[in-house]
Amino acid sequence: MKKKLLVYAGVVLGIGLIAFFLYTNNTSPTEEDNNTCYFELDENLTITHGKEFNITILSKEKIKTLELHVGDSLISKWANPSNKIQFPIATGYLGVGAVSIVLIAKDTKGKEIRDERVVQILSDIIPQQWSVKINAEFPHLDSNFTQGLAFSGNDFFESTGDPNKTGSTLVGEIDLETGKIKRRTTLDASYFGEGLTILDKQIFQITWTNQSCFVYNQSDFSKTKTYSYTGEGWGICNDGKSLIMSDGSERLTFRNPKTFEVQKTIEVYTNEGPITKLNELEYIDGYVYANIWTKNLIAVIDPQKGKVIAIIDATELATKGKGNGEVLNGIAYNSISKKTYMTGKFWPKLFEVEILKKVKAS
Ligand SMILES: [Ca+2]
Repeated sequence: MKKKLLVYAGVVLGIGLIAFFLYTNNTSPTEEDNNTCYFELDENLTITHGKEFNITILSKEKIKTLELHVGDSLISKWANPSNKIQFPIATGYLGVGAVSIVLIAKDTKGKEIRDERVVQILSDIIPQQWSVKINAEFPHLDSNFTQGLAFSGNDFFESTGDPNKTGSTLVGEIDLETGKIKRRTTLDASYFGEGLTILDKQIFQITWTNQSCFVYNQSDFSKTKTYSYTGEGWGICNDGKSLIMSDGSERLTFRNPKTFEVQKTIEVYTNEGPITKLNELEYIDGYVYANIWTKNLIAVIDPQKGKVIAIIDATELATKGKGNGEVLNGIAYNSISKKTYMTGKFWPKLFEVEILKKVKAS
């Protein structure tokens, strides 16, 4: 019996030793041990937009050349740098969001050494709390899984998705007063429609995971182009020059409407961090209004830097208009009448709203 116990103990000890050996062998050295030139930085550096921060670059051996990149830009270069460099980085020219800082060094033998870190730049603005006032209500087809809502002049359009895979994705011209679809074009059940926007009488309809944007003539819904893109498509609007697209993250992508090429991306941040799940979009008076998926909230975004200037609480619309429908989604602005309209997925009602831009008493 004792002999058996000893054997068991030996086996357990052996397994333990092997596990320990494997563990210690698999534990990679830290980046700083590995790198002879590196940032002396916390893993996650967070800074408020507009403030400057100092970074320190340390070298353990002689370095021949050293480059410092922030985002896509080379911002400084050194030849034969000393083994400790301190360098100020301004944030005012950058947008808010995550930005990479990268050092690329070459030692005297020509070997490249890199260190890359991510810095989070928070907005310096605390978003105001705005609300909505209902000025009028209209019927809305509760069979419409609203993904996009937009005007072209006084003509009103809606795009829908297809959660039940029945081929119910459509782009329709809507009679505002009755909610009825005056004319439509549809996609088959292999497509899941998302947002739409209209620029120069061309309707752009994006899709969720199909990575396709369809372009139609507003006049007769004839398809003129199909663009492809990578990633998901959620919402789309335009500022008259660029298409602006959301993809379910905190990112907004600006695209050339003639080629669909990416012009720039911004990340949408408050003073506390990113606002993710940006959904249906509308461009109103210089700001991007974005439904936040699953919430009765709309973010009002400065499209230059990505800062959230206000959050609109639209809970009242859901209380009065949701019925058996799903989430708040869909904002349309008529630039002629200056009126704003909102609805939700499968909602029986659509509202003309006034946005109350004053701080709510808490
Ligand atoms: Ca819209």
